[in-house]
Amino acid sequence: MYIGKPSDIKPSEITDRKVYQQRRRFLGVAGVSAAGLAAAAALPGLLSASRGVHAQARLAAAYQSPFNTKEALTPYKDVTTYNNFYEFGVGKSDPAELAASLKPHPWTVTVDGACASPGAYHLEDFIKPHALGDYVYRHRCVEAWSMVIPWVGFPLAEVIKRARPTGAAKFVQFTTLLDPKMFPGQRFPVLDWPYTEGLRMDEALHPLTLLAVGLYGEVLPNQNGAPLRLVVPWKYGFKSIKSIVRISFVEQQPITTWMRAVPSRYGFYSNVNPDVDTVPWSQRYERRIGNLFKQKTLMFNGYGAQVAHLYAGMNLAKDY
Ligand SMILES: Nc1nc2c(c(=O)[nH]1)N[C@H]1C(S)=C(S)[C@@H](COP(=O)(O)O)O[C@H]1N2
Ligand SMILES: [Mo]
Repeated sequence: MYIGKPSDIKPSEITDRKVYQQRRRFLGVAGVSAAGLAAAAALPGLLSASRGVHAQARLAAAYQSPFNTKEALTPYKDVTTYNNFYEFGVGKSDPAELAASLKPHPWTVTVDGACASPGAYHLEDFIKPHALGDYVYRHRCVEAWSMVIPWVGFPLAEVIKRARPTGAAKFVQFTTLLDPKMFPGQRFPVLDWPYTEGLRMDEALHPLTLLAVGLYGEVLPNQNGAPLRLVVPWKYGFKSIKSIVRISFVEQQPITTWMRAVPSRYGFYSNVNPDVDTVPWSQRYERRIGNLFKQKTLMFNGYGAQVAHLYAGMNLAKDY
């Protein structure tokens, strides 16, 4: 991994895959101190990011995920200005406009619950920079739009193995920071704050499941969940919880924020499933941001070959 100055790439060259790949080649694979990540996160650039211009510190990865899709990337501008992050409001442009109040450094992540090695880590100590990779994943929101996003991150499984969960650990629960000063939306009872999510242990250990610290080869902009967010590409986007401060091993299936808010619509699993509508949305088709025509939604968001076995014998209309 390499961290340099904030990018000087011009807006005119920002989005296209060729430029991105050229830049990746230019950066190459190099080492960096772990502290660099936190230092980089503290650099300015949010204002530019809110305008859809590359401006975060560079964050190059050491390897490519074998699961990467070759589909066209969603432009950086859309990835960073069309967001769901209710801590900043319910509008799609609210996060990019308001997320400067989030201070992703310093940041502490607590790992606790049913595990032999719990701990509270400074972000710099939590992330092993040499273990960062590029993960180009489809991202499917329950609101029937989708994107293709090049994340920089590492498998959640690495954190789980380090924590040495006990036999009682059947699920992993994730919690977003609770801080109404940084998250103005938390002053309003829109959701039951802090936002929480959960995965079954085998889902959490799956190699597709990611902790992301960057996108497009740069540190995560605040509106995308800086400094650390989950990415679970075969599930609806809301499972991919942002700005995580706590990862807990638990015995019982956790009640997540969205299950509590609208239980009839949001289940624990929330696997992308074109056959099960999520009223008011049919899930059969999706609009890929930037495309004119809708496209068919694929079971498990197209990751069935990798994850279908996790749900063998389950009725996914009942366990939605
Ligand atoms: N803490 C938190 N995490 C969250 C959300 C949120 O409102 N708060 N929104 C979710 C939803 S609905 C989606 S689609 C994705 C959006 O991620 P993106 O803005 O990086 O595309 O974040 C998810 N994670
Ligand atoms: Mo979403």
